[in-house]
Amino acid sequence: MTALVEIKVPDVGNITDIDVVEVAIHPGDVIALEQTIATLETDKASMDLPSSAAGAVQEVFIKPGDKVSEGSLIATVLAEAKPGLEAGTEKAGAAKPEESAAQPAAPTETPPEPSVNKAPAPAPSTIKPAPEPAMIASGPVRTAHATPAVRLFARELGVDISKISTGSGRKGRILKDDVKNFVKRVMAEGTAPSGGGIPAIPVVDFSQFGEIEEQKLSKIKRLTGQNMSRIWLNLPMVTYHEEVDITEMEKFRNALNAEKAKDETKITGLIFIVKALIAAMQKFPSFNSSLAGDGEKLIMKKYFNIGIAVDTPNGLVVPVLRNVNTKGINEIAAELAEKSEKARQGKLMPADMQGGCLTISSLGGIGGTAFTPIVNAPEVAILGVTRAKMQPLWNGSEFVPRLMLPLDLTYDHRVIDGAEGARFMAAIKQYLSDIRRLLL
Ligand code: CAO
Repeated sequence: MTALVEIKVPDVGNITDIDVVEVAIHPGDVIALEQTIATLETDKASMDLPSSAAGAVQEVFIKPGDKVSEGSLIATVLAEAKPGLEAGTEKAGAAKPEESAAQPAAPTETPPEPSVNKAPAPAPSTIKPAPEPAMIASGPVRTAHATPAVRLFARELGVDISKISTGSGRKGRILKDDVKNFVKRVMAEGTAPSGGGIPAIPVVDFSQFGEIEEQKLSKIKRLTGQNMSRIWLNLPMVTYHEEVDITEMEKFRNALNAEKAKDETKITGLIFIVKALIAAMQKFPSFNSSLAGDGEKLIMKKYFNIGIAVDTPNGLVVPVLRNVNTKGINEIAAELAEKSEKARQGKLMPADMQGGCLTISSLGGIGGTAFTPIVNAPEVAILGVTRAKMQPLWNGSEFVPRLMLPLDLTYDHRVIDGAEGARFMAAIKQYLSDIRRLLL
C-alpha cells in the first residue's frame, strides 16, 4: 500500500520568509525517513530539514533562493505504508490516525491509491547556530553562514569554517569554493594564517566598483609577504629613530670618490654605515645574536655578516655580505655592487642570501625621513636608512648647516631592551659622525 505524502515546513518558531539555500532531493529520488531534504537558513542559523516520510519523491516545490515559512509545501513523496500502523498499532504520541502517513486515503480528489495524507510535521532536527569564529579583534561576533553540506565538506578537510571570514555566496554565505580557496591559501602559505585566531581580510569582488585586472605576484613577493607576516605576528618590535650628523663623513666620502677612476665602484654612504654597524655590534654583542628555539637562551655569533635589502623588479631580496669585519671600504663597496647587480638580474643563489647577522634597509637613494623596517628574524634588529639632508644645527652659539642622516633601528624586544637599543644607536651615531673612531 502506498500513499502520496506532502512534506511541509514544520514549526520553526515564528520565523517567516526563511531562505532556501539548498534542495537535496529531486523527483524520482528514493529517500529515507529523517534524511535531509533541504537546507533553510535564517540570518542567525542554518537548518537541515529532515524528511517526515520515506519513499519516492514525486514532486519538489521549492528551489534555492525561494523563501518559505511554516506550512510551505516542500515536496510530495510516494510513501510505503507500514503494516503495523495500518493495523492501528501506532505508538502513543504518534500522529492521529487521520494524520498518519500510513493512513489510507482521506476524502480528497486524489485517486484512492496513491492517496494524499498529511505527513506529521518533522521537528527541525538540526537547527544549529553556526560556531562563533575565534577572533582577537573586537567588534560584533559573526556567525559563519554555510550550508550543512559545505560545513561537512569543511570538516572533512579539517577546516574550521569560522576561520573563513566571508563567503562569496549571497549575503556572504560560504560556498564550497571558498573552503577550497581557503585550503589552497593555507597550503601556499605553509602555515595557518588564522592560527592565532586572527580573522582573515574579507574577500571583496572589486569588479562591482569598476574595471579591474588580476596580476600574479612574483614568487619573491609571495615568499617575502609570508615571511613578513610571520615575523610581524611573532616579534614584539620597537623602532627607535635617530639623526646623525654625517657632514664630515660626506666630505671624506666625496674625497675618496674623487680619487677613483671612472670604472671603479663609487662609495656610497651605505658602506660607511655597514662599517659603523659592525663596530656597534662588536661593542654590543647581543645585537649579533638570535633567540634559541626554546626562547630560553641567546645564540651568540662570532662572525659578522650583514644583509642588505635590495630592491629588484621581482621584489625585495637580501644578499648577505660575509665577514665584513675583515674587509675594507672599497672591498665592501665592490661586493655590494656585484651582489646588488646579481640580485636585480635574478642571479643570486640561495647561499648568497643566507647567514646574515643583521640587515640594513636603505631607502636613502629614494627619499624619506623615517620608516619602521621589519626585523629579518631570526636576526634581532634591522637598521633603516632614509635620505640625508642639510639642516640647520645649533652648535651652542649659532645655527650651522649640517648634513643629517635619519636612521631607524627596529629591534626584537624579547632580546633587546629599550636602553640597549638607544645605546647601540648612540654608538652608530658616534662612529658615523666621526669615522676616525672606527679605528679605535
Ligand atoms: N641620503 C642621501 N643620498 C643617498 C642616501 C642617503 N641616505 N643613500 C644613497 N644615496 C644616494 C647615493 O649616494 C647615490 O647618489 P649618486 O647617484 O649621486 O651616487 C644614490 O642615492 C643612489 O644610491 P644607491 O641606491 O645606488 O646606492 P646605495 O649604496 O645607497 O644602496 C642598495 C644600494 C642596493 C641598498 C640600493 O640600490 C637599493 O636597492 N635600495 C632599496 C632598498 C630597499 O628596497 N629596501 C627595502 C625597504 S623595506 O621594504
